[in-house]
Amino acid sequence: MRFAPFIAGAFTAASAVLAKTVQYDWTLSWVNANPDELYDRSVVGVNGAWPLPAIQGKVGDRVIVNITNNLGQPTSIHFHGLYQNGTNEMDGPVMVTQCPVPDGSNFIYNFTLDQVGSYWYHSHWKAQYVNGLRGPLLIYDDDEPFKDEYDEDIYLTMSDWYHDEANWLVKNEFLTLKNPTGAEPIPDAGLLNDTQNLQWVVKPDTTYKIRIINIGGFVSQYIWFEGHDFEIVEVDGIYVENQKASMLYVTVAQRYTILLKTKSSTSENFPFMVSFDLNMLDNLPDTLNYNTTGWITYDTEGDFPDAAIIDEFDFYDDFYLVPVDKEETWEADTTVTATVVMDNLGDGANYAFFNNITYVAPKVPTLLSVLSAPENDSVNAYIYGSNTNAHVFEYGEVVEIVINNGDTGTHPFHLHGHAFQVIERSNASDSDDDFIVYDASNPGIRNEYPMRRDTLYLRPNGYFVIRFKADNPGVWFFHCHIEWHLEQGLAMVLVEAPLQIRERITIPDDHWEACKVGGYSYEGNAAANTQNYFDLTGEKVQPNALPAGFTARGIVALVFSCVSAFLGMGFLTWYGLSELKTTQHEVAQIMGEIPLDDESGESK
Ligand SMILES: *[C@@H]1O[C@H](CO)[C@@H](O)[C@H](O)[C@H]1NC(C)=O
Ligand SMILES: *[C@@H]1O[C@H](CO)[C@@H](O)[C@H](O)[C@H]1NC(C)=O
Ligand SMILES: *[C@@H]1O[C@H](CO)[C@@H](O)[C@H](O)[C@H]1NC(C)=O
Ligand SMILES: *[C@@H]1O[C@H](CO)[C@@H](O)[C@H](O)[C@H]1NC(C)=O
Ligand SMILES: *[C@@H]1O[C@H](CO)[C@@H](O)[C@H](O)[C@H]1NC(C)=O
Ligand SMILES: *[C@@H]1O[C@H](CO)[C@@H](O)[C@H](O)[C@H]1NC(C)=O
Ligand SMILES: *[C@@H]1O[C@H](CO)[C@@H](O)[C@H](O)[C@H]1NC(C)=O
Ligand SMILES: *[C@@H]1O[C@H](CO)[C@@H](O)[C@H](O)[C@H]1NC(C)=O
Ligand SMILES: [Cu+2]
Repeated sequence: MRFAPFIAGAFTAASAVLAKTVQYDWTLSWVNANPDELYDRSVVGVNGAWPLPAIQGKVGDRVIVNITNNLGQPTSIHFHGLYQNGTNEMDGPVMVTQCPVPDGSNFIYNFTLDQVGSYWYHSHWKAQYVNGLRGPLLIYDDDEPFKDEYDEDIYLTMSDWYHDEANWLVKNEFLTLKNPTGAEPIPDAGLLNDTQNLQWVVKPDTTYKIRIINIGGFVSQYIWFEGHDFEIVEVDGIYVENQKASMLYVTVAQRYTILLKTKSSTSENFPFMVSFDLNMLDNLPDTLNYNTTGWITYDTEGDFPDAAIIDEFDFYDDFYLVPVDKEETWEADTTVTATVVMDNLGDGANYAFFNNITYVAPKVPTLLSVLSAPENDSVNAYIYGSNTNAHVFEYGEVVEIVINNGDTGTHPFHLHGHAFQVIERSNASDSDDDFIVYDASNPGIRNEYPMRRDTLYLRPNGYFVIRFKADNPGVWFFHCHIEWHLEQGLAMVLVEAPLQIRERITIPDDHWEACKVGGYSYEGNAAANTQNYFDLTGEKVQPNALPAGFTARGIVALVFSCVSAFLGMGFLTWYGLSELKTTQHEVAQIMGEIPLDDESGESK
């Protein structure tokens, strides 16, 4: 029990006394569902049912999630927003803190709820959660500052929804030579509480605490309630000073808890709306209903009016929220700066990069490399691979992360293991060639008591600056929460306090077993080399760069012009058959057949 004081430190005396264990025994298997009433599809069910149950407990409770994987493919579960302080091995991301849970296996997640507020859980194996393996995780706190201000505590999930299986989409439609621009799959619908036309039956003159959770895989959504303003009281598990608002912009993975008071007397029902951020979609099919309506239902026999059309999305900017604890800005001890880039590699597919590196999972889960390495090697980022964007931090230092967006997209970034202070976030820049880069010597707008959260969007061609204190030893993933962008490699691995990880973290037998059964290495560096941790021979790396002379714009222009002007459908089919197997050599051959006019790659 050498780490007992570490765990005990996270409890208050009172909650430790009352703490109980809540156990969920979950068999995961495919079931049918048709939540948008448009298409019946296979989704990941729990104990034969979907939508999935909420994980719920009080501060201090222990949670056991005992899964049996009957999916016919690997899985894993991440408990989004939980710091997993002392239980890094329970965090869930595959090849970061664990091996995938093999088909047919049992696997136990076992951790305590040492935080307050609203969270969620989701698969962290490939794009699996987009197939429905996601749900709310709610923590109840007797001491919440706004305890006396509401009568009912409910949640409301929102999400985008796809008809096709997510990993099929990645392989066949998204991360392929056929899609050189990296256009993300367009969702088929939006859901509220995993359904459509949701009737939220309310009592008059009652204040509801609503935990709003975006459990989607891609698109941010605006949400507003006609005829009802509300107050924001919590974001991503951080209590904030009550803030009036009439509309929110919620990216995937973010949570907002609001207090909404119903009217004293009315028989009218009021629409509440979620609407996709259309700027994130590369095209807008006629078939897509990007607005989803529910109703604040005072009278179930009454009318359910259509939502009014609004001209402007005037939402509250979360940057200005003030945490109730008014924590001062931490001074940074070390800074990591990365630029987001989307670009093509030699296989023709479009990847996402921090600087020039697209994350490629190592052969050994990084946490297991930390534990197996000689102590002195474990503090060296080199051993965690040349393609993982690995950074090592010392216990207790304040880490600043600066992300500059060299891309025209909005990216909701999530840090595991922490809520971070939001020091700065720039506006968007309209111009791709003139993006706004952070300049430490010329600070932008800052707040005295910076807002904290675990998922923050980065505006198109803008930047943000965040800070966290490295007081939670563990290997923590930092990545874009758009599942498609994570599959494109928009991730880095933060190895926080490796020496303390080695003292505090032990890996349970079933976690080792998952590696063995699945045939994964569980010791060694990123290349699974156990002899010399500085020998990365055989590690997994990104595809080669495009052949010399071929710019990314070139391949884009070429593929489009070839397909449309030169070779038509036959060529498209050829691409379809050869995708993912196409080597750099073959790409060069394709390119070689069609001469280029100039650097921009416009063909004659
Ligand atoms: C983790 O726990 C330690 C010891 O109780 C505490 O000092 C630290 O602040 C915690 N970190 C986080 C991120 O909760
Ligand atoms: C986990 O679930 C399996 C299958 O239901 C069961 O056999 C096992 O005893 C459970 N483990 C625990 C610790 O409850
Ligand atoms: C969960 O972890 C606690 C603390 O390490 C341990 O005592 C308990 O046996 C574990 N429970 C299961 C089901 O693994
Ligand atoms: C969403 O679903 C949950 C679980 O069924 C329910 O408790 C909650 O009231 C629903 N929220 C709304 C706004 O209808
Ligand atoms: C969706 O809602 C927005 C905001 O009210 C509106 O501008 C847009 O026209 C709506 N679209 C459709 C197809 O109803
Ligand atoms: C990325 O850039 C660095 C520094 O210029 C270089 O050393 C490294 O080889 C590059 N990596 C790749 C994969 O291009
Ligand atoms: C590890 O590093 C420390 C400090 O640099 C050094 O004193 C020690 O000899 C090293 N241990 C090994 C096994 O190399
Ligand atoms: C963004 O632009 C608006 C409108 O010009 C301005 O009011 C706001 O202060 C800017 N925000 C930042 C962070 O620069
Ligand atoms: Cu992204």
